[in-house]
Amino acid sequence: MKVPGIEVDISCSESVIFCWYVRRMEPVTEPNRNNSMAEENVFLRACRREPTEYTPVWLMRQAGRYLEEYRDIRRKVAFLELCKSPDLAAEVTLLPVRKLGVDAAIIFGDILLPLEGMGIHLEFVKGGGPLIRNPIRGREDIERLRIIEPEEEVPFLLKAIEIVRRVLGGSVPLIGFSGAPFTLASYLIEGGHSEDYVKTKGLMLEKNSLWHILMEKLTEVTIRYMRAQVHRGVQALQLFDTWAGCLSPWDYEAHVLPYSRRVIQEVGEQAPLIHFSAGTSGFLHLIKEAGGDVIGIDWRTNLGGAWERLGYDVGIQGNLDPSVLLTSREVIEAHVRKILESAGNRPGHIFNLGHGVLPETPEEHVTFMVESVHRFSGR
Ligand code: 1CP
Repeated sequence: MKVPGIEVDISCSESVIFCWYVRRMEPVTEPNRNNSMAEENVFLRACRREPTEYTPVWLMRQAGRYLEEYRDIRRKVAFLELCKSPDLAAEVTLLPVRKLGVDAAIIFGDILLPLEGMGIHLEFVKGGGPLIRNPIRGREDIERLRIIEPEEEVPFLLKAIEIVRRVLGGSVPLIGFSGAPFTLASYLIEGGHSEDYVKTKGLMLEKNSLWHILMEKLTEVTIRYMRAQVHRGVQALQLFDTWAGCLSPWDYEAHVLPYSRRVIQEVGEQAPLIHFSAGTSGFLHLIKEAGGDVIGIDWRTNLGGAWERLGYDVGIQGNLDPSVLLTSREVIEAHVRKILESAGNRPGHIFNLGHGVLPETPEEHVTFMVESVHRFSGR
């Protein structure tokens, strides 16, 4: 299929998505958004701390339940099935790019997808989060975990990456992602979300050699998984260590940092990497030590102050409180301005939330937030 002015080479099944994509939206018109080379994109330049015409913005969980189209799809298709249908996953990935005008897409999936191939029975319960029916309890469970070949175990996600890249061409870059070994371990051990991580910490602190075997396996899987995504076309990576903030600085340093550092060393050369964690403002220096071109922070700390502590030899991502998007335009605007001011116009700031978009967020508030970031940061 040939579309005038757009250089893509797409197969028949992909053309369905492509037509949908072209029909919904006219070409993006924000300042300098029509670069033909991905390398020139504001988001990728900000990852390298190069000056940009405005601050790029995207949102964690930008393709999710707050979008009407997403809810429509989910009424027909279960979450895991959606993740495993490349055409649909690509469609969902593209929704926020065209609807909201964000500066990057993130491939639709979940941090827990690679765990299935390792031998874990994964379910997503309605209205809630993930549930693992066979959580890890001891040595045998850990030894049984398989190291995955991403091409065999998550081919659907790699295919979705290929489709999205063909549709987007060089206009908007695509971010790939993985959970960090600690955050993945916490789901494997707790069996789902946890308030206190008692079981995870028990294994980590009392069964050191088992913890090491588990973390080694998860490190290897994370490296393979992220490399495979780069190989298929993602232009940046985000490592989610969402629950690292439940740890003390010394436990993070001793039992988590070495594994995250190895992941980042082994994949960070292939694409710019954003290292995100929540609740870690007390040990940001250790997050930096683990690595990343850009450090993603939550809203519990002042972005300017955090950047000063981190040092300006890394970029920073964040950090609007997701709840602010449930308020009014005035409040959103004021918060956006505060964050931009605290970043002080320095190259290397990527605007984002401090955690994922809440499902009850009005979509028009997200669009307004994205516009506000572009408007106030224009230079
Ligand atoms: O439709 C539904 O009911 C499913 C809700 C949902 C969605 C939309 C889940 C279940 N995952 C996702 C998508 C998802 N998850 C993406 C897609 C790309 C995007 O738009 O950002 C990404 C990057 C994730 C990553 C993810 N999953 C993380 C790390 C990011 C974060 O929010 O900290 C974590 C911790 C998960 C686990 C998970 N999967 C789903 C839920 C509701 C959760 C969190 C559960 C918990 O609190 O423990």
